[in-house]
Amino acid sequence: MSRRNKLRWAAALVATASIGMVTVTPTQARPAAAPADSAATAAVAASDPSTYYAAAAGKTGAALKSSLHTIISTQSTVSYDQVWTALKNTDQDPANTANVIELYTGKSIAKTRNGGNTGDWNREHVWAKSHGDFGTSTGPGTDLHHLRPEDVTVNSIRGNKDFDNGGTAVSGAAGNYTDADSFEPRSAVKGDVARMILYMAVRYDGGDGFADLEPNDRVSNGSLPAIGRLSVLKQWSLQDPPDTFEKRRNEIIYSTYQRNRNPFIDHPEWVESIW
Ligand SMILES: [Ca+2]
Ligand SMILES: [Ca+2]
Repeated sequence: MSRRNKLRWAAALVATASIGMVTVTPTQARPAAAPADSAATAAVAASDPSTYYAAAAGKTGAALKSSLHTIISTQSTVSYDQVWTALKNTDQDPANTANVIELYTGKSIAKTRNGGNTGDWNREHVWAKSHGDFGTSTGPGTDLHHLRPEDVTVNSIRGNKDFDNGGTAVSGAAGNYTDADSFEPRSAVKGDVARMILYMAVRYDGGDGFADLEPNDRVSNGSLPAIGRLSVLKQWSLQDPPDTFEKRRNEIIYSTYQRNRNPFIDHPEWVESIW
């Protein structure tokens, strides 16, 4: 990226932050983020989760959920177009900086293969955007914490299905299963999926002009602002704790793009406390 484009990128990010859903106070504002291509290779800034979550200290259950909602709702936002660039950074293949890792297939694919054709990768909304009908305007539809690169065809197979165990094997995506009303991701990302869904439930509580997103224990939620099944997601979170890849992307979203964190990656035990 040229210096001119870097400056444009930084200016765009600042402009986006200023029109974000939540006003970022001066003490929380930081210098404009580094552009994605250099941030991807730079050391990730160390975070301080204990300070970040100070207001939630000692809380449990509904009080913890409410406190976390307040904490993570102070954020910057990115546009849907900027999501492409961000995902090339957050989901970069640790073994090949020219590639990203697709969520469900687990395959490494060239960053430049983003698009809408068969064999390309596109932007998977893990909290399906029809569940609450938030679309791709700036807000839940562009929230990087639940957006992942995915093969166009497999993304289409997942569609807007709820999550549950069972079904038949998904073609081209080893370890994933689906039936008429649900999708089961491969084991290595089961916890990631659970923590993304639960982040969305805490972050979106009916403010900002968007629906109150909540998990439930059903499938076939359709366009309701709900995703199931909660009991299965809780199991998946325990089965597949946060790994280096998941922690790195949480860190990059915090330091470079949104200034907010997924509490369940930092504190997986909070899943049980709240649900
Ligand atoms: Ca995982
Ligand atoms: Ca909610």
